[in-house]
Amino acid sequence: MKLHYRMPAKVWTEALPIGNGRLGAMVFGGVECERIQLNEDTLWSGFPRDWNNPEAKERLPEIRRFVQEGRYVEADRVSKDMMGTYTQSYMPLGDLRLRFEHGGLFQGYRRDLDLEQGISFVEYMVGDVRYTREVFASHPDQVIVVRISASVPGRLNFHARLDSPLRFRTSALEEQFVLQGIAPEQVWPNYYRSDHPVVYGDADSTEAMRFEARVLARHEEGTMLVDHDGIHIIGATSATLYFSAVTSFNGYDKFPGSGGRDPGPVAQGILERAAQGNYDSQRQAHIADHRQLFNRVELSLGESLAPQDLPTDRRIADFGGKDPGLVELLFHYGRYLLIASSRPGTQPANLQGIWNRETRPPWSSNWTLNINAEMNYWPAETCNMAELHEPLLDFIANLAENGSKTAEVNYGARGWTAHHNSDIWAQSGPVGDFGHGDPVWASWPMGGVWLCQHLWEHYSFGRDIAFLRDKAYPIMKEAALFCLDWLFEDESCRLITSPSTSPEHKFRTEVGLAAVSAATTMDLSLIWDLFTNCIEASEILQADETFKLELAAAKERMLPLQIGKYGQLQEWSKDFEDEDIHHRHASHLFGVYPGRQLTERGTPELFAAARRSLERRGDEGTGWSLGWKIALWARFGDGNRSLRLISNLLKLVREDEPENYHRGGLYANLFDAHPPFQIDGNFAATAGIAEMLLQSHQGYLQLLPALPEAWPKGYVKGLRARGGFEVSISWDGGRLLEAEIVSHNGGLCAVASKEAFRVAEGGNAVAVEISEAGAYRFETVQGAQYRITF
Ligand code: FUC
Repeated sequence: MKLHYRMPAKVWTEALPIGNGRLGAMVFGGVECERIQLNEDTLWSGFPRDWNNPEAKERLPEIRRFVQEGRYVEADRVSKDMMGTYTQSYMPLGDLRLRFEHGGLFQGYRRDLDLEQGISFVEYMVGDVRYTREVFASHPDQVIVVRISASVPGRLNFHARLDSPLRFRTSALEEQFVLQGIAPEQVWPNYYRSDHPVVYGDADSTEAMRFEARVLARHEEGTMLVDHDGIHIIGATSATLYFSAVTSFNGYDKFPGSGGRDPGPVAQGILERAAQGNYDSQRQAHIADHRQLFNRVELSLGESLAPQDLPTDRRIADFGGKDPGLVELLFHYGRYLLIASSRPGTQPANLQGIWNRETRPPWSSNWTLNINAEMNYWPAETCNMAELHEPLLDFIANLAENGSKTAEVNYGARGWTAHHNSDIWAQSGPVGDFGHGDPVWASWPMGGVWLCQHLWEHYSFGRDIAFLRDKAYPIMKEAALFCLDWLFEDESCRLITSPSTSPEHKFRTEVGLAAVSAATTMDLSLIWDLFTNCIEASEILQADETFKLELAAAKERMLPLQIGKYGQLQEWSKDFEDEDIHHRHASHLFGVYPGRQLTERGTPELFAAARRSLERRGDEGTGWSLGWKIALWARFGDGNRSLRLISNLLKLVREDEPENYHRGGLYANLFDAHPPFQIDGNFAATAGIAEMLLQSHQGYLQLLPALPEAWPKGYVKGLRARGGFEVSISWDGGRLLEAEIVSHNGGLCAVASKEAFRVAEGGNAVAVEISEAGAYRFETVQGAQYRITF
């Protein structure tokens, strides 16, 4: 449960992340100079603006005609006229810098991150004095707390100050050191060439975000001085620093300048409340709050041969499949990172979670909707963190608001749509600076459709009917309305989409590569998923009968998925040659995972073709691509192959390795490397491992559906399955021993099994019957716990 190292972090990807959902920090653990790099999750550049493009609607008939005539390259060219503005960027807030007066010579150094407590720890000796530091981000107190102690009284001398890569000024306000800053009004993406990439407004009148960060110290023994330079602690034995930060963000549709809230009094109030507390009880409250989420799931995958004291980066470098403990750590790390970056009421985890050091971060550190943002939330339900899903679900509601304008202005359609990228202003239009972008990513109005799957899944796992009725279904229905308008009949009277892209992957034509065609498998699969979920929702809610029938009829008329010349599931409606058969995106396999359209039992030919497609993609890819393939192979029931993908992800990547689209891995701090750092691969790995052990997308539970031979003995506790079940499983010799199922909702529980099993509740046998699908099922009572023995 610990990441640990014997040296301070030299670079950011060796530093250790902490977070409370809103505030994040990267702790370097430096000896003479400590750097704690800081983030606040609402600190973004820009403000709400109009990204919609009425020209899109005018271009639509022309693009559709080009596609129909097979003039794809021309369709690509005209698609550029449909683009709007780029998204804004997630900003770094600053650094808390500590300078210690004991010099830089030390012995006995150790630093770690305790995933179970959510605390980063540093210790070392200077002479006979032992110095220790504990850093955590408290959710109950809404502050970051740094506790520093010396083992010899009076030997703690240091200076603390804040600075920022954004525009700021600092001051001393009584005992608090204050940093006030403004965010840029515009930040151009890192892949956009500009000689004025970061644009500020006037400090007094800017409409961009304002922010305020404050530090305050408490100390035992010695003296303290606070001035314009920072906080000086002299001759103390221990000290506690409290850090709070607040922005003027006041909602996705409000100007954070003129319509923002005043961050100062809020930051001050939080800080003063926290500083009145007692360190030990604050630490306890933090641990209790963290454990309440973290301790829900346990995992044991067997004995590790790696020495216990091997530093984590060495352990990654040495991983040869013989260290199941490292796989456990990776699994838990994904849970830890979601707890630290996504709490009810905060922003959803973005491309870097909440941890960003750059003013022009990779891909704007935004929400990328054609895989990455969704992937971040794949473990939320299965790994028993349903409430951490909420920030994304709230964000979808904002996006649906803005997206209804985009649907109307850009396409003349009902409902709502979102595209490839979004930001804190809930940007819903296609990005690309009105023609600079590439349609291979910009021309993709399916972002909202994919996101709606998360609303449905949240219901499907938790079975909260009120959530489905009041929150999820209305948004899903509007997205389905958009699809009904976006679909149209081709010559053979099949419903298709056009223009249509398979995210980021081009196909070959006689006159070159092209992105835009009609009815990609991804479009059809996403719409199938949304329509299916809306139909089920309407049945559960006993509402919208006519609409339901309309969706069912449209589903029937949609172009069927097809099998191509290599026996593969076709990625496009024509059997084009791939730009790159090893492309990182596996968009056409959405129906296998995270979707549920393609299964061995329901669609055996297409399922086999999908497997062939995944074979062709190979076992390499960016970090997130490897993560996706772990879960895909789990759905194909091939645990050994999933483990191979995990092994491919467990490759040590160094900070200075450049952007790479073919070879991902992990940094020294276990952060997923695209490269560069992108957090989605961490979350996908966690979700993928869970998917190897438990699946429930076919209407019944599958226990150990993809257990690799390398994990013959183990257990998992506290995973969740659709239907409101909490599931624990133990196995030995590669065979199921026992499962425990807590029914949070009552109702039938179906479990697939090759052989009959016994079920008991409180020592009493429970009757089991065989379902149509060949699964065994039994009736459950809400709140009761069932023991299955094999
Ligand atoms: C998509 C991916 C890239 C990267 C970016 C943030 O565009 O194709 O690999 O993850 O998102």
